[in-house]
Amino acid sequence: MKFNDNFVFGTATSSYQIEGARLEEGRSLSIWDTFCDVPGKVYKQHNGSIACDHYHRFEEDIQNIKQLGVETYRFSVSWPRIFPQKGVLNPEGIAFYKKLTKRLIEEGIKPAITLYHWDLPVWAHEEGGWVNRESVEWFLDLARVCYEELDTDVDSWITHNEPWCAGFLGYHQGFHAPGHTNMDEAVRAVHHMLLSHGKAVEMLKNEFQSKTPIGITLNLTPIYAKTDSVNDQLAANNADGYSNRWFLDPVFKGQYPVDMMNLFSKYVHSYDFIEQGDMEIIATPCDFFGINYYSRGLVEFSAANDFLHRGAYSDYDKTGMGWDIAPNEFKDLIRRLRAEYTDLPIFITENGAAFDDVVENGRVHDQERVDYIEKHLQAVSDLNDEGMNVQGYYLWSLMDNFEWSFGYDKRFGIIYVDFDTQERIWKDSAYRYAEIVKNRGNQKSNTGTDVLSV
Ligand code: IFM
Repeated sequence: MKFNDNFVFGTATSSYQIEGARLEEGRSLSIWDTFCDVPGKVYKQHNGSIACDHYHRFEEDIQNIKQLGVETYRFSVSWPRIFPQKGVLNPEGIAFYKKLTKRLIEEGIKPAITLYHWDLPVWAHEEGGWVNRESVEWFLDLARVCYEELDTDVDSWITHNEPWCAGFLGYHQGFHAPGHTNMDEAVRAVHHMLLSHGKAVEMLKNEFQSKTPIGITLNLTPIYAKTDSVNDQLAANNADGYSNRWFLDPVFKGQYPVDMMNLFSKYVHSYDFIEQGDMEIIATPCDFFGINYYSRGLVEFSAANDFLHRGAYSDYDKTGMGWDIAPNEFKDLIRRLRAEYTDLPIFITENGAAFDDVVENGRVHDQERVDYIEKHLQAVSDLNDEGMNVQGYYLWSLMDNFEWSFGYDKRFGIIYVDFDTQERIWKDSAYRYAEIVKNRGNQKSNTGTDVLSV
């Protein structure tokens, strides 16, 4: 693998997954705090009340980022820290992100900030959350404060992280906060998230006249049919519509896919929530496109499923999440985006894997994660050889953290966190990533030996 000098390497986290400091310095509760309290929703009822205690240990975490040698660090702001109540700004909340941003810059690390990575304040949820169109205005209040206070120091903005998860896992499947299972709510929630994205892009460019690059991050899963049968092809089309096109089409083409509107109409009472002009706003041009890639999907027809598809048996090697390891399909995905959707610079804003890590004599030999990272970086390098213009890669995640409904049971970090002591231990994958970054991929895999001796 090989990366040119302009390619940026980074690592990523999000507020609720690492910060802790649940009610400190004016923060109020988010829907994840309350969701975690509901029995059966999160593994062993874990929660993010302490998480990695990053709120108090951010200096140590910055030093780790610096030692990795990455140019950029992607993190998100906690909305209930900044607006603990509707319309009430918490100066201490925004001060934390100012301090973090300044310190990153002082250490030579460029901050990439995500405005929404799922921690909706409870006050907003109590007024209907994302299902309420007013959520767009509440989100714009958050965006405005962040732009006012942080834009001069920020390297890039991401409006939303994975609206598929926040919308469909949160309001349709119920696996994420707020835990609803209502497709009508889900499509409304997604619409308001996407609308708030478009308006936040417009605000930065028009009201703030800012040149800071801004984009959205979608989690995309290339879908394959188990067989060539018409039924399985239909299943794959629907799964692709549900996972990918419902987000890609509005953002890049200014329309929802009509086949999926039809399919969803069994549950969606009416599409009257799409107001005149909304779709143009959603498709407001961005400066880059963020993609979170983890796995592919293999599906087959199922009459029992709402949208006629279900996961099919796959014999691929799996990560600790049970997800197929599929770097070739990653390439298919990017080629398809180039062919069908966009010429914008692409950033892989998340990629990584959970495995069952064990600390042995103070070391974590996570060879499977090393292999996963190398394969996916090789794919990025290959894609760039084909002219696909992937300009950066953020490894998920800097450190083990609160993995949503899986609590602390799943570890995605390249730095191990002992959640009893808060000790951070570099895994082999961290050493290997540092080596790749240092040599810009221009070296054979040897699990980071030159960095190991540093
Ligand atoms: O931990 C999550 C992250 O918050 C969003 N993208 C996927 C990661 C792994 O599941």
